[in-house]
Amino acid sequence: MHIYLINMRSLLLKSLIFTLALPILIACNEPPAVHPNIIIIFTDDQGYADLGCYGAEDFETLNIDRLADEGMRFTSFYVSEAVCSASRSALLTGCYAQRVGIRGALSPFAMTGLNREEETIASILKKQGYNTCMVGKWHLGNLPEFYPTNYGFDEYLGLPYSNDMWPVGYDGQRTNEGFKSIYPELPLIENDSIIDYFHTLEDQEKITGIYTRKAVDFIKSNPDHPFFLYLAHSMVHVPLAVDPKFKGSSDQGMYGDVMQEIDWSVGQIMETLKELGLDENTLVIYTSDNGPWLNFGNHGGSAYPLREGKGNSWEGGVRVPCIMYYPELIEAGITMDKMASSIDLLPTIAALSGAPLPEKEIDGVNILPLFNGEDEANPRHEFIYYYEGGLNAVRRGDWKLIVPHTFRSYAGMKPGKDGMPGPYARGKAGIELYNLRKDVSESTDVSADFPEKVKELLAMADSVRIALGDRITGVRGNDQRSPGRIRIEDEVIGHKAKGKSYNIKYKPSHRYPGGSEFALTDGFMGSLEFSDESWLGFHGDNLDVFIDLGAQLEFNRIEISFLSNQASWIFLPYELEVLTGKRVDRMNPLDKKAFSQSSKDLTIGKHTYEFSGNANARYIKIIAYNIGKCPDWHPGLGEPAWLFVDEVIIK
Ligand SMILES: [Ca+2]
Ligand SMILES: [Ca+2]
Repeated sequence: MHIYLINMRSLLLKSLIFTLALPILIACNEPPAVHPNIIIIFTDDQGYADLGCYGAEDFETLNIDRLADEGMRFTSFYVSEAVCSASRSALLTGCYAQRVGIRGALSPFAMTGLNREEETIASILKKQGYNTCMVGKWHLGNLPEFYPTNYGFDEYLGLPYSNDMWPVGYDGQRTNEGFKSIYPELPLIENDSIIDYFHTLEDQEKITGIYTRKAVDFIKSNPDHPFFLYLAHSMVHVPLAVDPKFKGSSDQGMYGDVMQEIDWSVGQIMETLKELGLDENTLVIYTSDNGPWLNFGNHGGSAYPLREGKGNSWEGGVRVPCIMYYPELIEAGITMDKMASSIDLLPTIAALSGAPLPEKEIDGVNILPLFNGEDEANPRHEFIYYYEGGLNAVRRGDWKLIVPHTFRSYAGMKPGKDGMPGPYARGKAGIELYNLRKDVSESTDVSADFPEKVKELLAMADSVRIALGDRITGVRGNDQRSPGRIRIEDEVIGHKAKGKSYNIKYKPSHRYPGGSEFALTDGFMGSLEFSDESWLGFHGDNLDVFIDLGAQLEFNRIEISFLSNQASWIFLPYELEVLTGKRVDRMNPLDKKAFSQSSKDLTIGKHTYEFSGNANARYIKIIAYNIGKCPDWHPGLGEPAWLFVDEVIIK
């Protein structure tokens, strides 16, 4: 009887897929809801080669390898960007991170998060009646307003961000100096409350166990109700920590031991599903958020045979291991070399569960046709590679075109060891073309041999920039959406410089150019969040601006605001000068002010310089002097300091 039921369900699912492959049919027919359980297991910084079934040799991942034997192993599966927060935003929303405005790895001081107006896999499944739970590393906003329970998750247990964002050095000792010293204690959050802290590496040894117990309990509490479990392991992100049971269990050392504990965790989950008879009707997806952090040497993984790793757009950064197990639809033991991405999970899961797609545009495609191995099926034949707002490459079919950019590289550098990092190199890429089918390691640039292909893909890159923007070439995208912010910019009503043009001597950084062509006088003020588009960020340079009011005007007030956020290396200027004039060549000093911010002050604040007094001028020149380099006490000692400025207000 049991077998008969399963077969009926399989038939139903297979006909559902057939229907979905024909969009005309689904336009008028709601797909039947079959409500399989969904589990996504997402590891951190695990490389392409770091599973037995992807070639790992010095440690064993027998449970995960079994998932691959009984399911589908993807060899061309991409995350959106090779860094934590961006990758996670993409997985959950079905969008390139660039579209939803999440960049890099949010700091514990970030005042942004995933926009709460974005739909997630959890929120669409919630509407289908699923029970939903997230366990593990979130990293899409550390303020309570951005906790997972605001995005469709009924329950949450985990860390708000990376396990290295804590006041403990790479040597495992608590530290009062350097970059780590400014981090707060690492909190464990349950639903909306902090319930504990991880103070030491010994504390972190419990992480994988805590996550696994919660995951198993959640599954057990839903024996006959459809559920979605998103288990985002904190491991194998440094600092590595492993339960004493697994210490020394692998030949590789610490990294292998941690992978074997994660493998144990997968085994626990699969065992629980089997005990409850849920293993047939559950889609289990195992993948990683980005490639390996290679400068950590034996504490980082391997992306072999791919080029580079975490933090850039070479294949080793964004191509990750991925296994999908779903006996009802996926035939056992298939190796899938067609392209797919973490952004495809949302539409695929939506199709499986009968959930409507988000109203906002998404980038993912439904990959169900790959599940039953249709030869013709190729739902994703293009992929776009962004990193921190810059377009780095595009792929169509087997061809990947790199566009000019600089990148964090590991090539030729001696990696660190036993938890200590080695240095990075800085790589520089031009226009380069690779055939990934013939050259998966991106070793031979063939752009000179295929000029037509280069031309075609350059045109693709241009249209991508128009839609999603590009910090490198300074293109603003038409279809980008904003991250969630605690406060949006204020509009400044009726000031006399509003809309007026100006010249700036030193350009702001391409990373923080301001929200419009004349951001300093556009009438909007930056909030406390530096990634607000309003702010102009100067990296080591002064603000030196010359404003033309268009006509000689009387005014009695000048204001200009600066951001202070030392944890993000943003300092007040040390001095400010104002000059005014009726003619360009006759500028007279009006005011001068020294700021004092030499000491450590981690409060995030907006400081407004104000001049009061009668003046009559057409031209105003303001110079705000950047402190230049981060001060002695600061972790960025010797590196350029940031100066963030917005809105010159004249009244
Ligand atoms: Ca990561
Ligand atoms: Ca402004």
